[in-house]
Amino acid sequence: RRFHVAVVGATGAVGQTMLSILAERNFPISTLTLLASERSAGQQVDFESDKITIQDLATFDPAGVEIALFSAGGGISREFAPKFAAAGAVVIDNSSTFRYDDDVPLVVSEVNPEAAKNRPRGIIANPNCSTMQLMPVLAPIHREYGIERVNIATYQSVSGAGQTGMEELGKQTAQLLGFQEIEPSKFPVQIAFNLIPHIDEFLDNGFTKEEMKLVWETRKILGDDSILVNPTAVRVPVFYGHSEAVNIETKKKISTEQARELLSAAPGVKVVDERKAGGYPTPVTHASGTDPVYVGRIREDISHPRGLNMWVVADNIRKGAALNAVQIAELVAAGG
Ligand code: A2P
Ligand code: 11C
Repeated sequence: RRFHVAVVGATGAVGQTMLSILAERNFPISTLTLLASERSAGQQVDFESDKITIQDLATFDPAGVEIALFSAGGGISREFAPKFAAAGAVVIDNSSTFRYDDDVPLVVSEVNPEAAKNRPRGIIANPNCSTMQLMPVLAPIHREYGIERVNIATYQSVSGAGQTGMEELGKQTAQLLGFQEIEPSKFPVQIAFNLIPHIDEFLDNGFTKEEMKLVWETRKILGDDSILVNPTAVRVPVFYGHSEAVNIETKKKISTEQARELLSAAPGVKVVDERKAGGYPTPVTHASGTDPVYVGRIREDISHPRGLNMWVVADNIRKGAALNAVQIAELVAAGG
């Protein structure tokens, strides 16, 4: 059976990748509806051999849509996702709007696919990119060795901030190389040739919301509120691919060899871990434009008897957002 699929935010960084992935994976589509703001309405977009006209979300009637992939920002999801769900669609939402609601499942396709079946509001949430890429790595370790604590520093690319984030890095880089003044706008300070320890808003506890997403989402996806997470989230001048320096403390000791063996068999994960120049994943050499979550630099912590270090890299727009959303759509289409 084929489905009427709508992509909300079809002109954005994630939306466009959703379209490529729907085509690559031959998602069973009967009708494809593309929605964005009135600024883009009327533009034509290629999808396989068709040209599809973008429609204005504000005036679109969702009746008949069966699966809606939302990636147009939290405010749009808050207003329109419930309307699509009320009209009968299953909404797969990439924003943080519904992620922490008890009656909305938060799903990583390789980790907790069964959670997608229980969706009383007709909404399934897609995790934030930095949590997403961590889950296929942590889940098998947690199952066998029990994770007590995660210390993590992220190195997040500008595409996480959407199309305008990428434009700002490109523009500032060119301006600075041409000895011109720059004017930060999307990011709070200069991003070219710099890095910024601040993503999303500051919360009362001194952490940013991007950091707290790692705490809240890890617990919800792994179904274990006892896991302690200590995050620092940093924006770096990379276009595609988030990287993470991850240290875990487990209940039962896990050796480097055991971790390599477990992760080599983990779905969606690729171990790249040779102890030589280039024998580790980076955003540019491995992750950008590809589907797997890459793990390297696996080594036992020399400061803790049950600690393990890893370096985790993935394409934040693909596995971190668009790919997982389409994988959830596949679970829904398969009757899940
Ligand atoms: P548009 O291109 O018409 O502004 P990104 O995260 O890459 O910046 O993309 C954001 C996506 O969300 C774009 O597709 C954008 O469409 C869409 N969007 C932004 N504001 C609205 C809105 N008010 N109604 C519908 N779509 C919107
Ligand atoms: C970033 N992770 O890299 C963010 C983008 O909660 O869905 C996605 C924000 C979210 O800026």
